[in-house]
Amino acid sequence: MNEENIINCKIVLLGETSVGKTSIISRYVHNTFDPNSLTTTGASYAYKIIYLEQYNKSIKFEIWDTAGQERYRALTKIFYKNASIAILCYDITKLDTFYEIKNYWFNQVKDNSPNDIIIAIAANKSDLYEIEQVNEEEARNYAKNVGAIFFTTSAMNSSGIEELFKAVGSKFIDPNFCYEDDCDDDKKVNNQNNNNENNDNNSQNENDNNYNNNFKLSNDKNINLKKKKKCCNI
Ligand SMILES: Nc1nc2c(ncn2[C@@H]2O[C@H](COP(=O)(O)OP(=O)(O)OP(=O)(O)O)[C@@H](O)[C@H]2O)c(=O)[nH]1
Ligand SMILES: [Mg+2]
Repeated sequence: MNEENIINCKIVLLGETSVGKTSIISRYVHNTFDPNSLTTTGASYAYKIIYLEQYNKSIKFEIWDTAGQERYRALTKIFYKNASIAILCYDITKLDTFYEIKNYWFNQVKDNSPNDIIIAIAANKSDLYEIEQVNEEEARNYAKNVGAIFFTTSAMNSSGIEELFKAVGSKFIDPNFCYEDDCDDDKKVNNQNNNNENNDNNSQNENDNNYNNNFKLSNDKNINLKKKKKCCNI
């Protein structure tokens, strides 16, 4: 691939400790999942280049994983102050992690990042729907009201992960990008048949030993069969 035609895009993942930020990145970049993922101290970097066929453009996602523990919040600010995309993650089984998005993370990003930053909310651990504490419709409505892309994800079974990154990448290239039912008809983008985004597997991580290949996905996405969900609101 011609490096000159690749658009760089800085993404930062934010949210409380243990919501699955590191795991989402691990799944997306390396297609691995570690059930014993260690808490992140500081931050780490990985990248992945994808080709978005509908725009005939390639994006290099420069992905920053941050530490969710409260004592790292000042440090974390460094990573979202010049990001193009912020993915705010919560754990659907822990109500307080969603409240912290509403009460802390969203405002922090709005107040400290570029005006045009794209914000997405990842409702992670969707495989644990049986012990869900956060009402999905409430979260979806919240996202819609604040103009954030919303996806349910599971780093464990891969559900929603590719789709999440593809949606934020599309929005980065095309501010009018819209996904599924929440858009005006003229803005709808049919992503269902457009899954050949040609992930080049040009991925690499630096300085992060959390990314070891401890658990290979069995490609079983059937765990998350509770409900067929819409993917996001923009
Ligand atoms: N069941 C399930 N477990 C998950 C999922 N994502 C992450 N986990 C688990 O949740 C725990 C925390 O995951 P991490 O990815 O380390 O969380 P984090 O947000 O990076 O946490 P900090 O680095 O402390 O901020 C680990 O035991 C993961 O294996 C998921 O989608 N489903
Ligand atoms: Mg982490």
